[in-house]
Amino acid sequence: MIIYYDGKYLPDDQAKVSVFDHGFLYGDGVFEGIRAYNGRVFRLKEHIDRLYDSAKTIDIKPPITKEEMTEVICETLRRNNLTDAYIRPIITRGVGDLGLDPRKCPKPSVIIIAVTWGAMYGDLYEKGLKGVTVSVRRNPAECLPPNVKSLNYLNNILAKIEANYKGGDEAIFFDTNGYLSEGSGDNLYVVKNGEIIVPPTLNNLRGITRMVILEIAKSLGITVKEQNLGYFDLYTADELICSGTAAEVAPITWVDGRVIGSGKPGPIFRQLSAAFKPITEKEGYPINKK
Ligand code: PXG
Repeated sequence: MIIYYDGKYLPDDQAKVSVFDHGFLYGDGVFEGIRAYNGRVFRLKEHIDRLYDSAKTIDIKPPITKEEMTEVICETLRRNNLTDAYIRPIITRGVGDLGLDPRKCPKPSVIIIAVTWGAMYGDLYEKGLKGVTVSVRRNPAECLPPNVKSLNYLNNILAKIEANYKGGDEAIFFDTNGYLSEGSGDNLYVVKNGEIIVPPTLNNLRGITRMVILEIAKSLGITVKEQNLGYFDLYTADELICSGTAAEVAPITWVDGRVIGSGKPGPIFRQLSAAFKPITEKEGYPINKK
């Protein structure tokens, strides 16, 4: 496996991060998760824009331009002979001292990892996932905006730990106001009376898969509303759906012992999922430019 690290393409056993990198010491950095399908990188521009927006919010100045980032992502895929892949670009604060002051870190680092990664949830796309609401709340935007895809995922990991102990496939986060937020690594959709309702994006990551799914919903003539949702809306949904780059589009058919809708993946999920796949196959930034 070949890893891109600050201008070099290194075998994975030589791609080593300094113990003084603040990404390691403090989770001080940002990342993306991107998929390539069929020789094309899906929504690459949107992912790079979000990566740079995350970096800007935490005041990291990426050492390479967006155009250079586009090129090194494609080159990493080419060097690994990958046409279908999960890609993980990372920008860390870089090497500093043991103090947390980022001014001690003169140069951010860029790392790109690309691996083969098939469907994340296996047979659960047909069976439905078990969702578990967790007691840990999503980081409030006034503390650490959930819109920043930072290297500090402890909030999400705490949620995942709780969901694991409670026998769930995915955690369902609320925010500190009691509003529905997102999953530990995916966005959520409530379906009620044929309409899709999604939480506004102040309390969750502005998912790129979510953007695609909502475009699909609109093209199918399904009404989409953005509004705050509570426990009541979750338990009484006709369908619950989650989406993310890793998870793609998946149905949640059980939450905290309540069967959601029919207990089977519902018709809106099936329509969205069926429309999503062909889009991933034909859209995207070509890895090999002609
Ligand atoms: N919310 C959060 C908190 C995420 O981390 C999404 C939503 C979906 O966003 P996109 O843009 O991918 O549609 C994510 C992204 C994992 C894993 O192992 C998941 C993500 C990132 C890294 C790992 O489940 N999800």
